[in-house]
Amino acid sequence: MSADSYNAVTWLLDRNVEEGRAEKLAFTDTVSELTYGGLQKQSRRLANLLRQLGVRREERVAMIMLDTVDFPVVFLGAIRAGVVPVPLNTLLTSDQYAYVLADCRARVLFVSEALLPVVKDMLGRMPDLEHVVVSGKEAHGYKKFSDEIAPESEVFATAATHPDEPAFWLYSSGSTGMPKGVRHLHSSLAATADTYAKQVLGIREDDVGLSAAKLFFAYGLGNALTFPMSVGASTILNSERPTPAVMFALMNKYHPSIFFGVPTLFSAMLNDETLKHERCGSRLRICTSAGEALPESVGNAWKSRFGVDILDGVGSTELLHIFLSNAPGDIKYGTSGRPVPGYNVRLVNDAGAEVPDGEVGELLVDAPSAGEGYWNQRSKSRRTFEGHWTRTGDKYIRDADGRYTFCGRSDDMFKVSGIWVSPFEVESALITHPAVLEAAVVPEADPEGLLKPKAFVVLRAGANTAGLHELLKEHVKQKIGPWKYPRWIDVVDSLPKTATGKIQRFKLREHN
Ligand code: 3SK
Repeated sequence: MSADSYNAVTWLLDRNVEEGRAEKLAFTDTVSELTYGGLQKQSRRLANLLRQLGVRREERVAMIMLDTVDFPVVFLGAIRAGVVPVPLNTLLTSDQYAYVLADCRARVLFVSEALLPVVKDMLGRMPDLEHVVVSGKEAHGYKKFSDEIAPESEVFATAATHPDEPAFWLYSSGSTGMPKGVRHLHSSLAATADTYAKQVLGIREDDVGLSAAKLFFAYGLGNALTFPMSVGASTILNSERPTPAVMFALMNKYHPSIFFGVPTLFSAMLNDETLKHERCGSRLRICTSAGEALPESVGNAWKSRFGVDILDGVGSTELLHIFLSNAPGDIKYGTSGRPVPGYNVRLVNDAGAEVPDGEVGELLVDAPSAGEGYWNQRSKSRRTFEGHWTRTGDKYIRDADGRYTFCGRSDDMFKVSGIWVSPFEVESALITHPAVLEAAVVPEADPEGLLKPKAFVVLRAGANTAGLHELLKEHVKQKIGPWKYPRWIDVVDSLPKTATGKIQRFKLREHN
């Protein structure tokens, strides 16, 4: 490699082997285990496999993969080869996958066997897709991951990439609901580990991590891959849905020292009557929360039941991980804390001027881990990535102590269980139902203070209203994904609109 080249895998993985951690456990998914040495070999085999399949540097490979030990093999193996892995949300619909696979022009798709039924029908329609590799027991007529990788060589000359070269993409949801590919650089993984993971979390080699957020999310990728690997720690991967019962079972089996959660899950773990005597293993020293603001009541209840703090923070797919966070010994529940060392933030008004303490402004972040833009979306890229500063679209207020409190979104997007929901997308799904003429969707807090979609619908004349609420919820789940359905539906005569016909969602929010 030349002096100015830098491949993230050399730092993240090979360094662990060079420093004597070849035999140390890197990942377990409860079925299989991978040491750092084993992962190095498997990632080299994967890099050779991609070469043998004809994939060249800078081309993309898509991943629709559950959190098993095969995920880091594909992700790191591709990066080693200078190929760009694109991990995708495992909860998308067939049409959404078709859109994203076409958008990123993936040459190869790595897919978990359990997710094959969702994608199988559209695979033949993807013009750039040449190979499908299935991770699991059966390949169903496609290439089988374990058979493909086994004969490949364990020797591979890691691609001499540049620190500013795209290493991987992550898709972020947009205000029209269409996801945008954020290009992340080789240098960005270390940038998140050296800041948040080391200086806020104080991550150590003897840590064992468990993340509720999956590896395809920026939050999960940092929690369960970048951060532990940056210090040679170990990670428990969970391929199942992160229910309270699953999480408690994993905690009591593997005794993680760090648990990376999200507010809805913390709340569910606290409130499940059948699990009220559960503990969190014997080693837990810290928890983190992100995705949406952690209600103060949940932070306090968790601390009093388990004796461990939750560090609430906020990050974004565009900035790769958390840039505002509470820190050990400096926690104020109900706030997102202070800027992470290495990140600068500003709050600005609509004219771009900085606002004083106590006034709401949009949060802009100067981040060492910012993506370099959205793929094929120049005007959206220019609006979000403004030189050193990245616009988050989040409204915040700073108090006199320098702590930041979330006040809402600049646009109408909001998060449900940490995943962006576009009101537009939910409305579009609702109006495809024959009973619905018009729809508007706004966030509404549930009894725990966590946001969920609420819909206002205008019905078509003569619409059959028998069982309609449940039918509409099911309809939305089927169309756009299980977490986006409206939890409450109000039938109204008309929707508030501007003179030009735009729905005034803020009026519906005020109305709530
Ligand atoms: O949603 C968040 O707060 C977040 C945190 C870390 C990384 C990515 C995201 C979206």
